[in-house]
Amino acid sequence: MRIARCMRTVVLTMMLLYLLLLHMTHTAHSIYPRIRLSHKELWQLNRTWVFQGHGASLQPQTMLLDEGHERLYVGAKNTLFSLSLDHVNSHHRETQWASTESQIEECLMKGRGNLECANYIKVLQQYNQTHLLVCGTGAFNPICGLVRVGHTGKDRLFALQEDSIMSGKGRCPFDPNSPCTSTLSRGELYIGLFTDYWENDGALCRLNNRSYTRTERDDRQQLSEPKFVGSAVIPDNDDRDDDKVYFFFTEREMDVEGVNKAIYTRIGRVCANDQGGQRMLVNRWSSFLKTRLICSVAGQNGIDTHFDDLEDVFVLKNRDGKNPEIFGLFSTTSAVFKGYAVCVYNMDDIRAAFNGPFAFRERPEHHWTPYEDRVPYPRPGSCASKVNDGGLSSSKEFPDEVLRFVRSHPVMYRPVLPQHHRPVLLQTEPGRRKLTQIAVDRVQAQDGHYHVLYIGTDDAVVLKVITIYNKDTDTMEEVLLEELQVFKVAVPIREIIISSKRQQLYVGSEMGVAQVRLHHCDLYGSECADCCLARDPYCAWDGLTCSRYYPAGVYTKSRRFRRQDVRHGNAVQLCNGFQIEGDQWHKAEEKLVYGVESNSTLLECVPRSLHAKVVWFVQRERDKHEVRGDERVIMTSHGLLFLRVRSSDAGVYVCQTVEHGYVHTLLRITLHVLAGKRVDSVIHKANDGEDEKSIALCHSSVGSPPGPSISPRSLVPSSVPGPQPRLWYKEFLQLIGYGDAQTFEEYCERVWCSDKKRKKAKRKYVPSVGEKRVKGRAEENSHRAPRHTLDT
Ligand SMILES: *[C@@H]1O[C@H](CO)[C@@H](O)[C@H](O)[C@H]1NC(C)=O
Ligand SMILES: *[C@@H]1O[C@H](CO)[C@@H](O)[C@H](O)[C@H]1NC(C)=O
Ligand SMILES: *[C@@H]1O[C@H](CO)[C@@H](O)[C@H](O)[C@H]1NC(C)=O
Ligand SMILES: CC(=O)N[C@H]1CO[C@H](CO)[C@@H](O)[C@@H]1O
Repeated sequence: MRIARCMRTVVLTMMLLYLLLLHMTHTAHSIYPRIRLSHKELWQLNRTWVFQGHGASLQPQTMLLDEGHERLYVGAKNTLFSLSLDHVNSHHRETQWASTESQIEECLMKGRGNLECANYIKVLQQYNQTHLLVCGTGAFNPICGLVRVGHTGKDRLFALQEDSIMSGKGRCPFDPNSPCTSTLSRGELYIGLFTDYWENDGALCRLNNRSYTRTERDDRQQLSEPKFVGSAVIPDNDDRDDDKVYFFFTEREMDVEGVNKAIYTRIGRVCANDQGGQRMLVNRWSSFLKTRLICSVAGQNGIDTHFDDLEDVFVLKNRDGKNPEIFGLFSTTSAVFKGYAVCVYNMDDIRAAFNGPFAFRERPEHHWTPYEDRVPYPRPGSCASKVNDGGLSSSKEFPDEVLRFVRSHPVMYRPVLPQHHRPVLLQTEPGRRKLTQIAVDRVQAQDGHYHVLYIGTDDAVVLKVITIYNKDTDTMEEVLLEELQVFKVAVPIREIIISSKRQQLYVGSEMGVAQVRLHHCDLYGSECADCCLARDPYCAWDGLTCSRYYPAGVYTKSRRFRRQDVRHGNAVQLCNGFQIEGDQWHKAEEKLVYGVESNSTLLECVPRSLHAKVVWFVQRERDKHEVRGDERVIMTSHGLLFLRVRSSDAGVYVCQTVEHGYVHTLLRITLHVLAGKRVDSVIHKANDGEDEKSIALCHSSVGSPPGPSISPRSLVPSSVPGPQPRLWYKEFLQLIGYGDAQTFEEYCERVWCSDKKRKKAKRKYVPSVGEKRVKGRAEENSHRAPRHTLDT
């Protein structure tokens, strides 16, 4: 059996090498996680729960957090769900709201597909304390209604009020795939959407029970082929008449040559109290202005790379609500190269752009210039307010001149530049995963505030990132703390909602809704250095464990000494005195490994942190020196690989990690090398004893190899379907030109299977002959990041 173990190790290792080779060409900017957790691991850590509805794909379209009632509402296909914020997968409620037979028939008659002809709930807003406003596509015939929520006595109310159902035209798109954004403030719904069946009429609208105010129809200057991404009501000051509603969207605009249409990201705004004009601009915005949001990086050749396609936006509210920070997730518009960036905008810069010069151009084929003539009074785009300059009580009192100006000059000359004039996060490596969603938490740490970014990808992953600006060098450091595979299947993340109050993330994809805890401090390890190196602003070392950090004063009782260094992760300085060289040496886990002469052997050592650099030392008698790889001894991300082990290789190998200058001894492995002949005779014995039937059985019982989960450092998304069972190692033996693949395969399979049987019989951890833990931290080990799980 001990040989079996060697062989498997060989196979696994070779697969690794292969994966590594595939991804060696990694040069462009990409962020690299410190910790990677698979869906299974999240599950085992009790860090996630997933709500999947009735098994069929849930297809959530929109989600709404209701902290007051402690519910998460999910608008899906034909159904509205109400989930518990504690455990999304328990005690849910639902309200069916499917289209009628005749509606579906009508939809099909219009030539629409079966899938589209359903009621996709796309608008979900808290109408008031007791009601939600809900709108769906209604099989290409939008409808809206109110849903009663909350508690009365024991009965949880969650029902659509039949008498509230009304047409949803202008409040919800017809097409389930049509992008729209909405926000509700003081009983008024603000929405950016295509209002018509053919999607010709993109509009920014406001609806209440009296009026419908919107952008001009067919005015390409106001909106040109928009894609609606986000919206928010943001007050300017304490005068509520000055409240503005901001919309985030992209537009397509003909370039100056009139050849290509380029995509730009826009921020547009209107006054919340805009009543439109009296004689002109009736039921049209009298305050609509827009400008460009820029997110770019300077190139070496002086040409900037622009990220012009807004994918998602997150408005991080501050205490008084007037100065939120705006996070935009952008992609490049190039068909050849897809890069992503996150830029952050301040309200000061946004307001300055809207208070700056208006843009002007003689003809569409001309360049924009600043408008330098007289601007009418009150300034176009300002809100009617008793306090403001004009002292007007309604936009209906604006002079015609003002309305005419705002109608013909909706574009501001100055764009809005991001903080530090650059992205806080970049991903420019070709072929990497797509980034789809962003949510941000503001976290108080010992050395200041941090923004923790949660970024959803197209392969079911949420990246947890902090970005640190260094004033002295004017540089930005991104630290990818964790990579969390939230869903089992690699589906795109469609929605991320954060609850800071509950320290939870609610993540939607077509697979369902997952709830994920924001942090899991004790996962980093129990020592001061483990915690400090993690640089997770949520976590600090409290003298015993790595645990949630609360700023002093929040819980006075727990205000004992805490150690945390998010900015530098300087464990050497911070945890000095908690690490004694000699002590470390003895604390390290010890292992015994047998190699067979002339065969390959892997000394496995995988640090939990993927940011740690591994260094190997070998000790023979008094001599201790660093192992430097050569063509026979290769340093892989899984450990030290001997392609052909020699008897002189025997010795004690020490695996150390270095991270931020901090040295940690993980393992001491004693390698014994067995003479080839002795082993051969053992194999023959084993072969004779094997029974044909069990091999046959085995063919059906050998499951997927642990392929996908063994690649912590390879850049392959961990959910990529692995090669077919049984074939995977064969393929790769051929790849690396292993001569006797046939025998090898048979051999491995047999070993594998008898191993399986043995496991089934015992179902207990039995130290194997080949590898024995003399003194181990088996528990911690089992929590380790992705590694192959065949051993133990
Ligand atoms: C997860 O929860 C289960 C049941 O509540 C418990 O038995 C298990 O120990 C927990 N696992 C971890 C890693 O906390
Ligand atoms: C919320 O609005 C609904 C519909 O207009 C109304 O019936 C209900 O009384 C309102 N609830 C509150 C608490 O104002
Ligand atoms: C709807 O209209 C009525 C009467 O005009 C008014 O009292 C009420 O406040 C309005 N509701 C909203 C949400 O605007
Ligand atoms: C046990 C085992 O697999 N031994 C192999 C070691 O390598 C030699 C030559 O590479 C093989 O012939 C043995 O079968």
